[in-house]
Amino acid sequence: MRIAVVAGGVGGSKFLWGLAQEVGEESLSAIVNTGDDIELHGLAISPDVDIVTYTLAGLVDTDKGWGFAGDTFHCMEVLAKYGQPAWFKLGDRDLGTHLFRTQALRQGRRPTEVADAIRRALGVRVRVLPMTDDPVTTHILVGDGPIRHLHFQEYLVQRGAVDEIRGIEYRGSARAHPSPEVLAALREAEAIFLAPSNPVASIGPILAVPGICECLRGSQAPIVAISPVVGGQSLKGPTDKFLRWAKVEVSPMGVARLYDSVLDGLDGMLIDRADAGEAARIEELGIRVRMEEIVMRGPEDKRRVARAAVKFVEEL
Ligand code: FO1
Repeated sequence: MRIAVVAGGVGGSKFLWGLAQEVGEESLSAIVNTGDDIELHGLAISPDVDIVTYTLAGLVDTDKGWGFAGDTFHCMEVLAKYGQPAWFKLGDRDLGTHLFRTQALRQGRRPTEVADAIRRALGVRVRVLPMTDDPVTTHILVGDGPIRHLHFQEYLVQRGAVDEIRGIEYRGSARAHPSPEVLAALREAEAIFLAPSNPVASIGPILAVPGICECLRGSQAPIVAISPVVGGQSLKGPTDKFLRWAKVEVSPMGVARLYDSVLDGLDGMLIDRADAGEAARIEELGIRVRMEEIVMRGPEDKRRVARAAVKFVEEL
């Protein structure tokens, strides 16, 4: 079965890793958020694409969820001595990826081609596809008086997601196009998963690229979301804050309703057993529900969630 997964960084990569173990890498395409991309020190950094690639390659730092395991940060120490911003920690090995990407982009290669070269070089057989080759950047609007526009990484990493969210912009998305590879992956897919990533900050920018939502709406393949919320709490990071800003209930029901309205119908939702009380309400929307323990800590958890998702979609 050909599977396309719409994914952000850490949550998406864990689910993808589990899927890769369960169904094999060759049948998988990951359509990955690039709204978090940032240029720092003159380098093009694509955090979610790298997180997904390093995770599938078995090279990620599993404690942090990003960067290479065992990386060092000597280069950052030197940059900090020169008074350069050092809040976004680029490991010495990770810098190799950013140097390569930056050079390849300058030579005129598309982000999709560069991501493909990186994943192949690291031995990954899942097709890792940036959501678009066009520049799209997520900005978070904050401030009590005058509104300030923060790059997503400034909001999340530099300021620790402490600011109240006043607005979100997916800058550039209106002019962006999905790459031919993304459209092909969606059209060929026999099942489509929305990974347990932040629906507003990670999945939102992907769905905001004109053409992607339309492709999902027109797809014959079942679309199943894995809840990024368990027991009223986000699985990772400030997802709850983003949902509250979007006036979405912080629950599987809230996320199901959001995807159902954006996609004009969601076929299934995999939720945690802790949220069993919500199943009936979600099914009333015409969305089938499957329950499993969906918190992914170790490798066995990731495989269990992936196994449940595949079995679920096969039965739809
Ligand atoms: N997250 C942090 O919390 N602190 C960092 O210094 C940091 C650096 C970093 C470098 C490369 C990379 O690929 C990811 C990195 N991340 C860091 C993760 C990233 O900010 C976010 O988790 C994702 O963009 C959200 O999916």
